[in-house]
Amino acid sequence: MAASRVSTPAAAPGQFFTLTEPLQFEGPKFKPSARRPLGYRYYDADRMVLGRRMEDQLRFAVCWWHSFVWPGTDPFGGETFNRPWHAIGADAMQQAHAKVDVAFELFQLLDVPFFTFHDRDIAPEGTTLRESNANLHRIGERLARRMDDTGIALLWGTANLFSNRRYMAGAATNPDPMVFAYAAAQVKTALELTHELRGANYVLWGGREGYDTLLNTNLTREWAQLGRFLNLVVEHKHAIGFTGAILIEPKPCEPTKHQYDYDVASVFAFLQAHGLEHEVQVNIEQNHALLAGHSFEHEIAQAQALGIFGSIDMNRGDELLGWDTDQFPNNLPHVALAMYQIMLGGGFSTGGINFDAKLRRQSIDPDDLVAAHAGAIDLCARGLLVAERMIDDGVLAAHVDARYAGWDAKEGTAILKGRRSLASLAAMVERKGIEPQPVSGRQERLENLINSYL
Ligand code: XUL
Ligand code: CO
Repeated sequence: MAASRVSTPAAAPGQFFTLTEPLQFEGPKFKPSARRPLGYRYYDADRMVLGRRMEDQLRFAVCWWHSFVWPGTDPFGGETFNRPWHAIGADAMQQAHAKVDVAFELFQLLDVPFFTFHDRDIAPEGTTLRESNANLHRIGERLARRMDDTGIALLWGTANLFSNRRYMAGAATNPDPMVFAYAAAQVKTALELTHELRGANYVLWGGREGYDTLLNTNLTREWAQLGRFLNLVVEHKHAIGFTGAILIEPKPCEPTKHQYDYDVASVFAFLQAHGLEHEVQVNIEQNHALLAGHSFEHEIAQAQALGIFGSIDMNRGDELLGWDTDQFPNNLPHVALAMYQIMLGGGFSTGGINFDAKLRRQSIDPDDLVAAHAGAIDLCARGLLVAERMIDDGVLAAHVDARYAGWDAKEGTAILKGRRSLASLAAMVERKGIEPQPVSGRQERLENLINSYL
């Protein structure tokens, strides 16, 4: 399949997209024209929303892997995108350099402040680790120059510990400690590069840290190995003085049948068991939440409640497909509820909104990349404005507070402070002849209220 592929001729930098002017805020009435085919209706970087500039509230990032690396393959079909830097037989380092230029062209067209990468997205793997590291450093230097020129920053870096066949049985959770050692070497380099590029966070997604069958797996050992690995990462973070957050990205399955970082609650239990609950936070992905049987806002609220909310990977799944489709978000109510939850918790600190989203494989025009991100950026901005209305109005929060008011009164406080026992509560109920009166949860009225903000 690949051999018959015809590649688009290499474009000079600045010519990959037909759009040349950065997208601007045009206002909600914006009508696309031939001269200005794309613009933001809601994303107005300098507009103050809930006490911060919109750009600083949303902290958008474009990811390297889906936008510049993935060639449009699926399990049944080959490459569809045929980008110039995907040309077969070309020098892999030259392609990596070309990708940097196109990537920064996209970041500038979109006017996003951040990007994210895996080590193997930005530079090709060599025949030895030494060669891979040298490749990474050369591209790292080019990234640093482009970052300095443009002011575009790194939201997070990460290491790809799942594509190479050495990792087929896991990285840290591999039955072979030498695979653990190799993964440690790879993370050391990726973390150090993230630090050099002043990344705001470092992410670990345990792509193959799980298992396909218990018949060949020692779950107890694998859990302990993963705990040790994460402790080594945290120790190294402190050793090199990296001040960004270390984030774990939960996902219940895919590629393995059962992954150890299943969801936010499982990650928290894992962190506590290994003494890391104050060191590590989570990067929550919308599509992963759905795969775990949760809503996105549930996972955000759960992380906030446990004090480990860090960042989000914004995308969407498909209600009819049970896998990680990584589509660009386009559902306002869903995004607005997620933004409400994030803003209710005080917003992002080191985290942000990374579009871990990819085009559908028929969307082969370069400008589709711009349009997909632009739509997603505008949707999140609009979701943020809905969240602002919900918070300013305060009706929802007041309703929730009123429901729990008893817990702030005398008896509720006494129970929570440990001043009551089962016996004393039983005696009180009997003595006072208490029979609690159920009150309406008013779900439909609240749902109608949400629609009034959209
Ligand atoms: C995979 C996924 C990854 C992580 C980074 O489902 O979400 O791209 O975000 O490794
Ligand atoms: Co992700």
